Parts: sequence; structure tokens; C-alpha cells
Amino acid sequence: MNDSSTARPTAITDAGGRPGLELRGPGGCVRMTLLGAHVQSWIHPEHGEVLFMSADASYAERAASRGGIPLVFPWFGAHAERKDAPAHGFARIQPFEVAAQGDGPSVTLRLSDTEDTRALWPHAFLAELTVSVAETLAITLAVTNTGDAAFDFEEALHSYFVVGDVHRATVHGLEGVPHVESASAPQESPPDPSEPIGFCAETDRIYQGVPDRIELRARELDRRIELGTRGARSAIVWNPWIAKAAAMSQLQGDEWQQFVCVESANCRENRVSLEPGATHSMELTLRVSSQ
Ligand code: TA6
Repeated sequence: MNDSSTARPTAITDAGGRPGLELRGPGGCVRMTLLGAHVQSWIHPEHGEVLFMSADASYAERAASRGGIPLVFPWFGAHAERKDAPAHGFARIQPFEVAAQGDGPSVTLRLSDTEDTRALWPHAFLAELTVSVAETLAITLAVTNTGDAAFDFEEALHSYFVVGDVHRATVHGLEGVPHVESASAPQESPPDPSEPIGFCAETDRIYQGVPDRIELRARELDRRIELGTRGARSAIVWNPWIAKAAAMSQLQGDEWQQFVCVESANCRENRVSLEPGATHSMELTLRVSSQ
């Protein structure tokens, strides 16, 4: 197993000097940081970089850097009641620790509740993110209720994919699936729900009751990315387009044209309820090929 393309994870630092790990397997090289268990890069041996990271991303000590696969937990978007609470939960700005690492390119990072997390969300939990590089990139988020009262939570793997040109990208597999659009300036005429999703305006849709296979096609790059999931009932499709991108932090000039987010999630009416001692797992497997 331990040849030059498949090895134990090695310690690295990211662009901000924050500690992380590099995993090399037949499916390429993955770099992640311990802050937020954030996968920042996946270089595929044939297709190159799969994940978008902004050239303007912040790598400050507790910054949620824009791009890669940020981990959203335990709420999605803005906190329902507290304006001071961080968007998309606190997991992406908490330091994870290494829980287990194998002889091959696989690692499990974990986060459990602390005084800081309980001040924002009063529950005892263990969140474990396992990343493995085989021919595919597989990511599993397992959340356990370690307390003595039930709780609800939301979660997402907020994947930013490089598409070359968003105008030439499409998402397949969500035809006919109900969704809610929350873009402030969406396309003028509503999309045909029987067609694959294309992009011509700000898009910020939550799809519910999604199938376990969705595909992102990037014609500009002659690339398909297959997202296979287990335990994910929601998917979010997002691109900020021109006006929102201009108002956003950590996004440079025309970078909005270079990515699409297709997020694997359980949110809103599909949030997860966990009894004491119970564990919920959400798995995402990414496969890249030519069109
Ligand atoms: O998942 C889509 C979304 O919630 C958008 O509404 C959007 O603004 C985005 O995620 C990025 O959020 P962030 O907090 O990372 O700037």
C-alpha cells in the first residue's frame, strides 16, 4: 500500500501557516486544515484541481476560508435567533483534533463540545469527519449525541467546485425535486423544473428529498463530477453571480464565474433529530471523469 502515490497522511501547514494534513491516494492529493476539518484542495491525477479556493481567501487564525469544502454544523445559514452567532454554525471555525489515521490515505478528525460551543449551542456532541482518498474522495460526517437530552441539528458539506465558466456548467439529477430559492436577485423567469440546472443569475436553492446521485458538468473543463451520497436529504446549489459576489468577503473580481457550490446536506425540514447516544452519518463520495 505504501508506494509514492498511496501513503499515510503527512503533516502540512496551509497558506496561513495553520496545521493540516495531506493525503495521497490513487485519486490524487488532498490537503486539509485542522481548523474546521476543512478540505481545501483536491488535485486529481488527470483533471487537476477539483475544488475552488478564492485567491482572496483569508487564512487568519480562526477564519473560515472561502472555498474547498467547509463543514457546516450545527446550523445552516444564519442562526435562527442569535444575530451574533456565526453563519453556517461554529464547526468551521473550531480546531479539530486527529482521532484516527490509518496506514493508507485516510484520516478521522473530531470535535466535541467545549465551553465556547455550549455558549452558542447548549448540547453535548461528538462530530467526526473522515476523509479517504481512493479512486474517489470519500467524506463522512458522523455526529453523536453524547448528552442526556435529544437535540436537532443541521449540517452540510459546502463543496465549492471549479467549473472554469459558470455559464457552461449544469447540475443534473435534481429535475423535478422541490426547492426553495433564496437568492435576492434570482433569474427573472422561474427555471423549468424538468430541465437540468443552468446558471444565468444569482442562484441559491435548497432542494429537499434529493436522490443519492447528483452530477455537476463543467463543459468548459470537459469535466463531470459525480456526487454520491448516503444520509443526505438536502442539496444546495449556489452561485452568487455579479452583484452578490461584489459585496462578499474573500472573493476576487470575476472569481464568481469560476465555481459552483453543490452542497450535500440535511437542513430546514430535513434537519436531523438525535436521541441521547445516537449517531447520524452523512457520506459524500466524489468521482471525477471526462464528459
Ligand atoms: O449555501 C449557500 C449559502 O448559504 C449562500 O446563501 C451564501 O451566502 C453562502 O452559503 C456562503 O456563505 P458564507 O457564510 O460562507 O459566506
